[in-house]
Amino acid sequence: EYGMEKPQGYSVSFHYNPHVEYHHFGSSHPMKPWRLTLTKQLVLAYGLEYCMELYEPRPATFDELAIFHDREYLSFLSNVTPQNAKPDDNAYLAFGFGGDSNDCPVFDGLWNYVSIYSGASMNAAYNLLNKQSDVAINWSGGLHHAKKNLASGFCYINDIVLAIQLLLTQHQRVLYIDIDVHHGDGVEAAFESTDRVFTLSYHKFGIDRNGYPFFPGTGNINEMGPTDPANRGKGHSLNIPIDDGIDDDQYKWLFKTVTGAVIDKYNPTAIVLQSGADSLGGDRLGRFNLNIKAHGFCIETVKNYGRPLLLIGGGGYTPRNVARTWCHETAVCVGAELHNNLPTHIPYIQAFQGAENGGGILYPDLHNTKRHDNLNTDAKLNKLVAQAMENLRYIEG
Ligand code: V1P
Ligand code: CA
Ligand code: ZN
Repeated sequence: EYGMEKPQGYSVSFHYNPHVEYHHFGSSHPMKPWRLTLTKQLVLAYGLEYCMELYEPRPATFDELAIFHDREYLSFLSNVTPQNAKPDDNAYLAFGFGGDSNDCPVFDGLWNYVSIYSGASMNAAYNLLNKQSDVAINWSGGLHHAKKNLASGFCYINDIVLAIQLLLTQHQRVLYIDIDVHHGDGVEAAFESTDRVFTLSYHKFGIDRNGYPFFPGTGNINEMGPTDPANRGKGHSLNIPIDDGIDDDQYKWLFKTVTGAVIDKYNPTAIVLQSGADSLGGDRLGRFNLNIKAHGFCIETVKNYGRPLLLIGGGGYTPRNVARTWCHETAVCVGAELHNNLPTHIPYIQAFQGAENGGGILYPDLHNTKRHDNLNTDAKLNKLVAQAMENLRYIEG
C-alpha cells in the first residue's frame, strides 16, 4: 500500500540519534525535542526507513565543537547544570543564558543534547563528503541562532556552521538556505568574511503593534553582510524579509525565483537547507500561512538542482505539524508519495487525531489556522524580488 521505489543511483541518508528526544527545555518553553519522536514515528509508519540509509551518530566531542565555538564558552556549557547555575552571574548572562525571556534555559542533560544534535549534522556532512549519499538529513539540527560564544533563541551550539565548515574542506562554494520563519543570523555572522559561503534566509521581519521586533530583529533586504569592499564576504548574504500571513502561491513563487537566481549566479557545489517548520500556518510562534506541501516545495526545488544536499531541521512549535512536514519532506527526498490517511497502528496516533489536531490525515489545511491576515501584496513582493535581484549583482563574476 505504501510501496515506493528509489531512483537508480540516487541515495538518501537519515542521521538520527534517538537520545535527543528525552531532553526538556521546561514545561512552558515552546521548543519540544519530543516533536522529533513524532517525526520518527511518522517516518517509520510510512516505511520510509526502507528507502534510505539510517545512521545513529555518536555525540560530537568538545574538540569537534571547538572548531567553531570558543573553548571558554564550551567549558561553561559543558559544566553548567540546573543545580550549579547562578542566574545572576556575569558569565551566565554574557553567554546568553537565562535573562528575562529565558529563551536559552539551563536544563538537565543540556551538554548531552547539544552534542547529540551537533554530532548528527557533522555525521551527515561527512556522509556527503564521502559520497555515501546525495541527500543527508538531520531533523534534530538546524539551530541557526547560536554564535561562537553566545547562546541565542533556543540555540546553544551552531551545528549548521560546524557542518558547513566540514563541507568547506572539499567544496569551494557552499550555499546556505534557511526557510525557518526566523532570520538565520548565526550562520550569516559566522561566514560574513568569506565568499565561500553564501547565506540566503527567508523570514518574518517587522515591528509589532506593541513595538517589539520579530525575533531576532535583523535580516532586512538591505543587510547583505559587511559593507567594506575589501571584505571578501561583501554581498554574500541575501535576506528576504516577509510580512505576516504569506500564502502558498506567493511563497512558492518568491522561493523559486530568488533561490533559482542565487543558485544560477553563485553556482554552489554543495547546499545546506535549514527547513524550520515554524513557517507553517498555525505555528505557535510563526506568522505565515503555509501548508505542508508548499513548505515541501522548497525542498523539492532545491533537491532538483542535483547538488550534494544537507537537509536539517530548525524551529517548529506545533509538534504534530512539524512531524507531518518533516515526514513529507523525507518522502520528497526519496521520491515517494504518501497516502493522506495516516497509518493508524502507530504510537502517539492520538496526537494527530481529532479536528483540532488535523483529523488523522497527513496534509490538513493549515491556511489561516491562526488567522494571520496576509499583509503581503503581490506588488510588495514584486518590489522585494526586484531588490533581491539588484543585491545579487554583487556576486556577478
Ligand atoms: O522574542 C524573544 C526574546 C524577547 N527578547 C527581547 C528576545 N525570543 C523569542 C525567541 C524565538 C527563537 C526562535 C528559534 C528558531 O529560529 C530556531 C530554533 O526557531 C521567543 C518567543 C517568540 N514568540 O518569539 N522566546 C519565546 N517566545 C519563549 C516563550 C516562552 C518561554 C521561553 C521563550
Ligand atoms: Ca529563515
Ligand atoms: Zn524559527
